[in-house]
Amino acid sequence: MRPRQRISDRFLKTIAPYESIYVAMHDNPDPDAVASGWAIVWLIEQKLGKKARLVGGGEIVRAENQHMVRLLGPPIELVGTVACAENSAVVLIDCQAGNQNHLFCQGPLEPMGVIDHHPTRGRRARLEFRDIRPHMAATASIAASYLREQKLEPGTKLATALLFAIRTETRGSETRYSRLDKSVLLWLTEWADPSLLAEIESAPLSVEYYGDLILALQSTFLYGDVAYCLLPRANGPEIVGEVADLLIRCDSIWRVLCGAVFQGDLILSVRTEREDDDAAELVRRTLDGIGQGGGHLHRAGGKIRGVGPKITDDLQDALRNRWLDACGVTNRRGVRLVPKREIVENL
Ligand SMILES: [Mn+2]
Repeated sequence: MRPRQRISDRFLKTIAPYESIYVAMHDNPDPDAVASGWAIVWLIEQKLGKKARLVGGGEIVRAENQHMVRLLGPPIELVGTVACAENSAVVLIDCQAGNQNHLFCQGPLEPMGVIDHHPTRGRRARLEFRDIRPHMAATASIAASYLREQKLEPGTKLATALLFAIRTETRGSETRYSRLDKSVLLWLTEWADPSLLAEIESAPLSVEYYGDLILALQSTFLYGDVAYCLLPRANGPEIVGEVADLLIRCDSIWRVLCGAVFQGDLILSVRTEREDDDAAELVRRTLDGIGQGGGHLHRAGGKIRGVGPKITDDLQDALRNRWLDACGVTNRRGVRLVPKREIVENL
């Protein structure tokens, strides 16, 4: 009997005929996108003897993620656009063809493959290769399982990146690990360097970070167990996720939206701790008709394009009302997370 073809074999077979290969991460790539993409380009190099390019748009701002790039040196290229030759393959990693958050959402090439762990929304794109597993904690687990299937032992840095990626994807309230996530974690531990990992996780923080943090805490309002926080400034797009992760750990907050204007767009992050919730659905209800978003059950994000350098009062009110509506909150009287009296008295 012929052994069943493994998914990594099928992946390699599908992309083998292409002359050049682009592995595309989502914009402002997070550790999961970076590490998974790195594993996939390395797999291609090792097994097909071809050099694939790992590309993405935007930037990396979160201190830990910058430190990860600095210490581990993943072969990422952050670019504005890509000029692709004919007979090129585009494989999306940690995002999907229907999303608007990657370099190839408006051409020049249709992605032919997807490796991801987000649920698919809307129309299912036609793809030559599809490996989408929403029950997995991280795309990095899927990518690492390809390496394991192909009997490739990752180097220390790649293994550390993959491990870090899985850990970041299970931060905040997204804490579910599938069986494959767990077995991959164990396998990676053999190659990864725990001290490098610790170093990444305690990355140095800038003075601006503390400024952002205090402004975030001062801008947080509670409506029962629902929190709303609009940051007056943002040094980068990742701060909204960071603040949302911090706020959701508060024992009296069960749902949080954190937003900020960055380079003219309003970006937002949503977290929920409620078992029966769907954070991606909350984002979509909040942004219905005015923006786009998606994500997971407990963590999600979204964007309203072109709101200007500053958000208007009208949009601010609309956003808060939409969020509270999405959460079914009827009492619109919010209280500050930190009372104003305390802020003023201790200045
Ligand atoms: Mn991911």
